[in-house]
Amino acid sequence: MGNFFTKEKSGKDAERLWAMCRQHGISRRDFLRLMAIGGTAAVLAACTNAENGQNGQIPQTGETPAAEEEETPSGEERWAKSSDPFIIRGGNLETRLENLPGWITPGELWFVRNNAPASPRIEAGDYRLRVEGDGVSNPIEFSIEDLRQMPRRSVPTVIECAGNMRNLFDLVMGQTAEGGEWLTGGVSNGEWTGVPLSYVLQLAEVNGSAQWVLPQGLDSDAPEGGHQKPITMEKAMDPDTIIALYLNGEDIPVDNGYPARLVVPGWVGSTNVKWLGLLTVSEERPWVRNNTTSYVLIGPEWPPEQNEPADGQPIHETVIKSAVALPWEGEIPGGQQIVRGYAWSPTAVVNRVEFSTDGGSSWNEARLTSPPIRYAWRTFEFDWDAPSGEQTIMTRATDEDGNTQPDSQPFNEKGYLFNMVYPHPIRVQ
Ligand SMILES: Nc1nc2c(c(=O)[nH]1)N[C@H]1C(S)=C(S)[C@@H](COP(=O)(O)O)O[C@H]1N2
Ligand SMILES: [Mo]
Repeated sequence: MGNFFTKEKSGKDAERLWAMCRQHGISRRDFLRLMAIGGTAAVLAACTNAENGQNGQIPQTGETPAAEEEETPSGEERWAKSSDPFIIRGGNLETRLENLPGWITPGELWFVRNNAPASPRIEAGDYRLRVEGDGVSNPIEFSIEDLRQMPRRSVPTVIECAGNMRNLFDLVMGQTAEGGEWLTGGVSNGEWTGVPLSYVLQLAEVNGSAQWVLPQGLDSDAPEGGHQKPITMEKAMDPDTIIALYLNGEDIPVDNGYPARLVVPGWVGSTNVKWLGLLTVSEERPWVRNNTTSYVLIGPEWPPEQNEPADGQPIHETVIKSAVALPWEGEIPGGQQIVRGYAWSPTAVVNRVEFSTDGGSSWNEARLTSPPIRYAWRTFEFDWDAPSGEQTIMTRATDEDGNTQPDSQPFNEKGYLFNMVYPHPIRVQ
């Protein structure tokens, strides 16, 4: 039996293997998939076959022969025991908040949510962004070099999937929602840098009656030939809405939209179109999959507007939330310790986080441990003398506008925007 994933070695060896794959142009996501499906052997095979590999050179991966890895049971289980930062959810990767280094989520730990089976690999040299539609008088196309020459702005922001925490509708409310599974890690926070969308729209001579911008991705295997979700002209012209070229000062990772993605701070993840290839500017509101059947709140509270083809109310903004940086139903040692977490709001900075370790009977203030920055999340911590047994931790964030997490919320069929106060279960030794 191979010892690739024994405790002392796993992190380092997996890291080395990943470094090798990266050199061979294999994405983090493909790497994780291969590990899950076929283990080290599959990863090595893929690297050797990679067309753009460098001299086919395989760095040392430790003394474990690749063939032995086939005996190891499921990949999922191996990753759970390893230091891997993600929970693999089909094609999506959920960030384990407890593994993040702090306020900034590094690119390689950023969550991944794709609507196509795989991330497209776009060569920067082939990249083009077109701007067209009846809302512009000068349809225009840009290369990546064009975009890189334009004025830049940096926006530290959370990007969160609208369905993040979807599983909690079931776990907390007992009502199962349709859609991909997420606990609390369908969210990340980093500094995105790029060209204000308004700058590019002005070059295309956007006219006064234009009302909507429909961005589309180059992931042609996604529904509608490329993921798309409309944004209002008002949000498009907001200086913080950018065509991002960099994440945390580096190239955007392939899985997160290299070489350019839209970043729409405060709006649900799906609006932040990756591998951005087309902006269609229009006077009429576009109706597409992602504002009619997906990304709409469906339930008695959200009747569709008359004369609109949506199944319910299309969603734009995210909602205020918080989460502790602990594995769901994880196990921790008892006694005095510091519990850390994250709190975020789309509209104003979070200026208060409370916590309860007795099921909501008593609440105390957590310490905020990062600066107040609009759109970014805020880290917090508190001391806990954890008694052994099955415990829960509840947290409640409030922002400067007075928005706060509700004690309850109505269910919606597709499980979007979960943000009520919830108990995070934890086993204390
Ligand atoms: N082109 C494209 N953009 C996309 C998607 C996609 O599938 N294709 N997924 C969207 C969804 S649903 C989310 S939550 C975010 C996730 O961004 P991330 O993968 O960088 O975390 O990207 C959005 N942008
Ligand atoms: Mo999403």
